[in-house]
Amino acid sequence: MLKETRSKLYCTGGVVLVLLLCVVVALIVNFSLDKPLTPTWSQSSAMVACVPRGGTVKQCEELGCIWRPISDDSPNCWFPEDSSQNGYGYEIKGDIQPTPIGKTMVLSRIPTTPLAYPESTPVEEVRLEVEYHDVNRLRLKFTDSKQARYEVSQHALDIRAPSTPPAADDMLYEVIYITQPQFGVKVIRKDTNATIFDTALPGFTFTDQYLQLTTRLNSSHVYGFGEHNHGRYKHDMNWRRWPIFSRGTGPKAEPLNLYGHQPFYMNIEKSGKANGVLLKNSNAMDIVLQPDPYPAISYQVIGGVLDFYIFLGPSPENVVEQYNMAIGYPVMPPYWSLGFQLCKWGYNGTAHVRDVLRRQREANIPQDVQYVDIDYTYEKLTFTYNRDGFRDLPKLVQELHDMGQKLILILDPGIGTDENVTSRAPPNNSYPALNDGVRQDVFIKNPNKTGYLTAEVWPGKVYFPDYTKPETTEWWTRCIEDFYVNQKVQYDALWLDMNEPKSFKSGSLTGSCDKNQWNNPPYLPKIEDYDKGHLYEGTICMDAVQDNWGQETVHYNVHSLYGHTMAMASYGVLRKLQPSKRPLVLTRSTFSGTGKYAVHWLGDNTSEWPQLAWSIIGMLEFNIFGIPYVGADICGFWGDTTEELCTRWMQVGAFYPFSRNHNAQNYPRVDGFIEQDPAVFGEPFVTRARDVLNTRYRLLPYLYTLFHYAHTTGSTVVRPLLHE
Ligand SMILES: *[C@@H]1O[C@H](CO)[C@@H](O)[C@H](O)[C@H]1NC(C)=O
Ligand SMILES: *[C@@H]1O[C@H](CO)[C@@H](O)[C@H](O)[C@H]1NC(C)=O
Ligand SMILES: *[C@@H]1O[C@H](CO)[C@@H](O)[C@H](O)[C@H]1NC(C)=O
Ligand SMILES: *[C@@H]1O[C@H](CO)[C@@H](O)[C@H](O)[C@H]1NC(C)=O
Ligand SMILES: *[C@@H]1O[C@H](CO)[C@@H](O)[C@H](O)[C@H]1NC(C)=O
Ligand SMILES: *[C@@H]1O[C@H](CO)[C@@H](O)[C@H](O)[C@H]1NC(C)=O
Ligand SMILES: CC(=O)N[C@H]1CO[C@H](CO)[C@@H](O)[C@@H]1O
Repeated sequence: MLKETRSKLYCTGGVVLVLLLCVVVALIVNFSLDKPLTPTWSQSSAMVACVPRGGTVKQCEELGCIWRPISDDSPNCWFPEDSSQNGYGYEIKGDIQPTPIGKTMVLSRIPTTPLAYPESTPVEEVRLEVEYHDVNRLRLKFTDSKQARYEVSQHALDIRAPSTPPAADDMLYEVIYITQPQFGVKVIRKDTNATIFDTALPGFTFTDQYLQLTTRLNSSHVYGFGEHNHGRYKHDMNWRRWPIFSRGTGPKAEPLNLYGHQPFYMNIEKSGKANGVLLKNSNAMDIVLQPDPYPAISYQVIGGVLDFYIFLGPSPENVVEQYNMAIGYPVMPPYWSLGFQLCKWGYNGTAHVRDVLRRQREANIPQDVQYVDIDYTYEKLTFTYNRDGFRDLPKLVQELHDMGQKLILILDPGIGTDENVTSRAPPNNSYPALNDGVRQDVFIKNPNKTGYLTAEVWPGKVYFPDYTKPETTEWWTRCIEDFYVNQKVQYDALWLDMNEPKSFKSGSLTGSCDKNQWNNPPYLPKIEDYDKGHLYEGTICMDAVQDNWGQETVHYNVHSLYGHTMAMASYGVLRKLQPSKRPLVLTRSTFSGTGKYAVHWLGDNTSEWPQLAWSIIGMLEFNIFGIPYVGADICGFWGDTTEELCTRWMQVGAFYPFSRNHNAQNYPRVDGFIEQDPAVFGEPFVTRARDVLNTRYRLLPYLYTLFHYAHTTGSTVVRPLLHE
């Protein structure tokens, strides 16, 4: 029996209102008091790490810094606050020069500044470029003066600078430069005088593999940064540390990096005005949050440049709109994709899928989309389907189409190389995806470039396509076309999985990589499994080589762009294949700007109550990351769900922008987790699920309109009360 005391999570007021209600529930569930952990010496400003994390008293004293442990996650060793004549960091060298759209200046390292990682060579001269992009947007880019460092390619994320700056009087901001005791830059909101971005602190660090910058905030109301499982929407600023680096791992309670790389936050100032800040950077990093009374954010990044884009709103919605305008407005989803969707890993054939479809119809459950997971493949090879249970897959798709329903197909990037399997692949006992790929040289190369890096995913040994290479998109197009046209599997959209990229063997087939600066960088952010001392756990070697659009680089730099570039390529193919239709690409891994090409689900969660609450926070966060089409696997992915949990999850999930019930097979157990499609439970579940889905369907024109606004103005589709 269901507990009747729980209130229905929905009402008839409209999607925004409904979702706000959910948010209120979630925030109450997760309510906790902030008790700032106060440092033990009287400081008058935010603090900056002299050793990024850990360290010893001795090391700290030798550096001339102060040892004050605060919490397990915080740094322990700090730059002294009152720097005498000498500051810690950089100082301006020469004059500030005007440029067509801003200012530029050279900063030189104050030689007495201690360096925690002598093995990471300091950049003696840093260039700061300040660009005024709009009345509400500016860019601060710290780079080395030779401009020879890795940067996120324009091919991956193109944020255009204007050729002329906005009129100075109209600008919402003013930028000032602090020269003593060390260099700092401040961005001030003119109408309130609030300082919203402020680096005038000791400890700005710029070395080949460790960059550190701390910015003071106007308030401790911080939202965003991803992808993580955040137990609350408004950040806990008590020295929490959040690592960012794409990782194929499911949502957990711990502060660990998940699938996507989203270094964007929003801050609500004391006045109630909002600003947002993107760090355009694809390298692994830690974000460290500091509490009141000196709220601040420290970035500890292991590569690239520090390229900040600041958006001044002033409303939270304005911030998101301005951010989306910069990175690209979210895709407009096709109307059918707002319908209810069903998936399970573990359908053993089309007969099983037909059973599931039939029982939803008989139960009058509205269902627009059916998925097939990796079960349909021949021995898990991408671009094949097996001639056992799925031999009539093309016919199943046709039947779905005849009923006005759609089919979405899973597609993994790893291309199987096991000859024993590829030589038997249907229909022609060959595997063109592999053979053409080798011919076109599209795969990620091993570190010495003598061949391709071999990893291991579902098909066993695999090569990973290098989507930063133009030829790869051509090859990918041919593979997708072949499956659609020649093999006649006329799917309606693509679902990209395992694209962090995920490898079951860490590094390569041998389970390891060479010991070097890329695989074992001097500073390792506190990513999942950091205690193993390397960066490649669950993925490929960091010294593998990628094309990076002709600017060849190590995987270390472009790792977090993998899912993003795969989504870009796939979106392009679908546009070409079905020119009269809107492409839908669902991707597990994302980067800043992925929303222009693809949509997202929150990954492989578990059928547990806390996961239901977390999903609401994840959904709100992806709305500020510019991927408003988002939802979690309704009823939970791993584990056996329960009837009550699944009922409540159907009732919340009916208002996810992306409403899909999906569950795992019980790998390696063959009998699988219990089925959890709505019809399988019988009454009273079916009536409850149908009622709430009918409410969703009544609201679809409204939801569709919200997506139109998202697509044309960058606004959110689901938003918390604070946006209103
Ligand atoms: C901001 O500062 C300026 C200069 O100090 C002052 O004239 C102005 O009144 C201040 N504005 C507000 C809103 O405090
Ligand atoms: C934040 O800005 C307000 C002006 O809106 C100012 O009064 C306040 O002192 C600032 N707080 C901090 C911590 O900078
Ligand atoms: C799928 O499972 C059902 C039920 O266990 C079984 O009857 C059927 O033979 C299986 N189909 C295939 C293709 O394995
Ligand atoms: C190759 O495949 C066949 C048929 O599936 C199997 O019997 C054999 O053990 C496989 N050999 C290897 C080396 O995997
Ligand atoms: C398989 O081979 C046949 C005969 O050569 C050919 O007509 C067909 O196009 C091939 N199928 C695919 C999917 O390549
Ligand atoms: C290149 O690297 C591969 C594995 O990464 C190794 O097997 C091979 O021996 C290396 N070749 C040379 C010439 O170093
Ligand atoms: C695959 C995975 O990481 N699943 C996690 C889902 O969340 C639960 C907690 O609710 C974890 O225990 C699982 O490990």
